[in-house]
Amino acid sequence: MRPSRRATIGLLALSLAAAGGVVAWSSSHQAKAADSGPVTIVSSDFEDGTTQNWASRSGTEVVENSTTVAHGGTHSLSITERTSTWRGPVLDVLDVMEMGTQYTITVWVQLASDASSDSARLSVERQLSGTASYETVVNNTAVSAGTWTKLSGTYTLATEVDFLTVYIETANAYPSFYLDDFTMTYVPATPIESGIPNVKDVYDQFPMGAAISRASLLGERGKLLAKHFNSITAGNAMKWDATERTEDTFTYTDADAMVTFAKANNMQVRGHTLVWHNQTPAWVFQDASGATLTATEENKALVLSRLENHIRNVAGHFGDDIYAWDVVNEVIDEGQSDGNRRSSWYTLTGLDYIRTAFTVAREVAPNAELCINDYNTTVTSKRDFLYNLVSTLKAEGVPIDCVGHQMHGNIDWPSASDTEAAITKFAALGVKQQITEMDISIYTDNSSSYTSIPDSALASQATRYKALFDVYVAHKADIDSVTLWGLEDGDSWLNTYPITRIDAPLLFDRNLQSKPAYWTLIGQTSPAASATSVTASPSASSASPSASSVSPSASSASPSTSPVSPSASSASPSDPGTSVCSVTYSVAGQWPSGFQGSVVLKNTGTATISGWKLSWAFADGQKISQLWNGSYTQSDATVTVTNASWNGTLAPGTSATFGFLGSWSSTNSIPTAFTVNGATCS
Ligand code: 9MR
Repeated sequence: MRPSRRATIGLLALSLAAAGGVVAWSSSHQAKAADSGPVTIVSSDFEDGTTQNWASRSGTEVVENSTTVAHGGTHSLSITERTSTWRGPVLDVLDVMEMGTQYTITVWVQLASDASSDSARLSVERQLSGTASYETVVNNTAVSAGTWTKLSGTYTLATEVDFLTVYIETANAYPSFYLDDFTMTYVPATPIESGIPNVKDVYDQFPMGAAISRASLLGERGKLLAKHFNSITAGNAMKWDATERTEDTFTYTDADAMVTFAKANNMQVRGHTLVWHNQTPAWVFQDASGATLTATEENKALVLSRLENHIRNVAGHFGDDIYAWDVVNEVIDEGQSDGNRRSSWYTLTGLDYIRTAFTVAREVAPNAELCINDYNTTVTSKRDFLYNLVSTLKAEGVPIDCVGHQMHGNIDWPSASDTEAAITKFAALGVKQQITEMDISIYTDNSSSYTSIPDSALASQATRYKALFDVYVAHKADIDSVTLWGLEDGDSWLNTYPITRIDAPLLFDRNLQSKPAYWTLIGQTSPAASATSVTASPSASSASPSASSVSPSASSASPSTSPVSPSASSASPSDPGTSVCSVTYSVAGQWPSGFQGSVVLKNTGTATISGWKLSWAFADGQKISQLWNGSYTQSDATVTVTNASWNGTLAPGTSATFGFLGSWSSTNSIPTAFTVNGATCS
C-alpha cells in the first residue's frame, strides 16, 4: 500500500468494500463528493490565495498565486522564470489516484500577456524505485496570451508507483503562463454485464481480440476483457519506444503483465509491432553524436543490425507466447509512384528492412504467424501496392505468412463488398489474413464533434459491424484472427485523433456496457424501445433473433450463450399478476453525500418482457443524478427507470443491468418493493 502523507488534497481511501460497503473517505476542504455527476477528488481554484500544493517541477521556476488573470473567481496560479519546456507547475497526486480507476483531468491554461503562442500539454510522471515513466494525458494543444484554453483528458494508473505527479509543460519555448480551475474527477466503475453472451463464443471461428493498455487488465475492465475476448494485442506496450527506448536496454514490464494475464485467462497474444515508422526512438536513425544518419552503405548496415538486435531480443523474449507478429507495419504509401512509404527505414535500407525483419523474426519465433500489417487495404490502389509487394517478397522466399488488414473504418466506410474484394485478392497469394485493428468511428469527417451521440449513429455502426463481420465469417478459411482496436469506447485512440472529440468506435461504451453494435453482432435485433406491459402470453418469438436476420456467423453461435432461452417458446403462460421478475439492488460504493447504485432486473417468468419500466420508492430522500443503460424520472421519492433501446427485451431467465449515481444524507436504505410495468417483482 502506498503511504498516505497528504492532508490538504482530497483523499479517496484505498478500499472499496464489497457491494453495500462504503468507500472510506478522509475529507478535507478541497475534497468534494459531487452529488451530481462524477466525483471530484481534487480541485484547485486558487481562490484561497495559496498555490494549493502546486509546486515548481525543477525548483527553479516560480509558482505562485496570482490575481492578474483568473478563469473563475479572481485568482489563478502563475508560473514564471521557466528555463526549459518541461519546467513548470507540478502537483503530487500519489495519495489521490487509485490503480485501475479512470480519472478525467482538466485544467485551463493562459499564456502571459507578453508570450508568443505555443502548445501546452498535460502529463503524468510516475516512478517506481527511481525508474521514471512519462505519460501524456492531453496532447499538445495550442495556447496563447489573453485566452483560456482547456486541456482535458483521461488517465488510468495501471502499475504500482511510489511517485506520481501531474504536470503541465509547453512544446516549443518556455513562456510564463497561468493555470486555473484544475480538477480530477472519476465516475465509479460500473459492473460489467456478466450475463450477456461472450463475443468470443458467438464468433468462435477465429480468436477474437482486443487491443489493450495495461489498465485494461484491472478491475471491471479486466473482467470485460476476459469475458468477451480470447486474444489480446498490446496497443503500445510491444512497440519499439516501449521495449527499447535506449539502445540495447530492453523493457517488458507492461507487455509481460499482459502475457501473464492472457495465460491466466486462456487467451492468446498477438505481437504488435516489430518495425514501424512511428513510435520508433530517434536514436535508431542517428549516429553516436546524435546526427541523423544519411543513406550510405555503412549506415544501412548499422540500422539493419539495430533492427536485427531489436527483433532478436523482443521476439526472442516472448517466444511461443505470441501466436502472430505484425512484423512490419504500414510500409505502403500509395501516394508514391512505387507504393513504398518513404520512412527512414526505407530511405536508409530500401526494402531490405522488410526482408531482414521477416527473416530474423522467423528464426527467433519459428512458430509465430508473421504478418505485414496495414490500413486502408480496402482502397484499391493501396491494396494493389501491398499485393504486389507481398507477391514479390514471397517469390524471393521472404517468410511472410499473413496480411493484416487493420480495418479502421467509420459508419459509412468501408463497404462489405470492398472488404470482400480485398480478402479475395490476397487469398490468391496463399497467405493467411488477419483483421488486426478494427474499429468503426461514428464520424465520417475530420472536424465534426457530437456533444451527445445520436442513436442513429450507433445504429449505423451496428449495421456496419455486422456487415463486415459477415464478410469475415464467410471467409473464415482465409482469416484466422479478428481484433478490435480497443476494449471500450473510452480507451480508443479515436477520442484524440484526428481531433479531440468523443468517439464511440467499439462494442462497449465508457461504462463498459454493451452497445447496439454488440447486440447486432451477436445476432439479436435491437429490441423496440417502446414499453409494453408484462403479458402472460408467451411472446418469446418476438424477442428471438429472427432467423432471417441472423447471419451465418450468428447462426453458429452456441445456443447456450444466446440471450434468448431456447425453451422460451415452449414456456407455459404465467398468470398475470404473479411475480415475473426479481430485482437485485446494491450499493456499489458510497461516500459522504453520494453513492453508486447497481440494479439487476431479471425476468423470472415464462413470458418475454418486451420493454420495461421499473419503479421503486426511496425511503430516505435519496435522489438520482445520473443513470446509465436506461433513462429515469424521479418524482419526489418515486423513481421510474425505462429500458434503453438495446436492453428492453428480456427473454425468460435473462436480465438487464443498469447503474446510477445518487445523493443521500444521514441514511441510505435499500428500497424493498419494486414493480415492473405495474407488476410486483420479488
Ligand atoms: O492505439 C495507439 C495509440 O495509443 C498511439 O498513440 C498511436 C500512436 O502511434 O498508435 C496507436 O495504434 C496504432 C497502431 O499501432 C497502428 N495502426 C494505427 C493505430 C492507431 O493509430
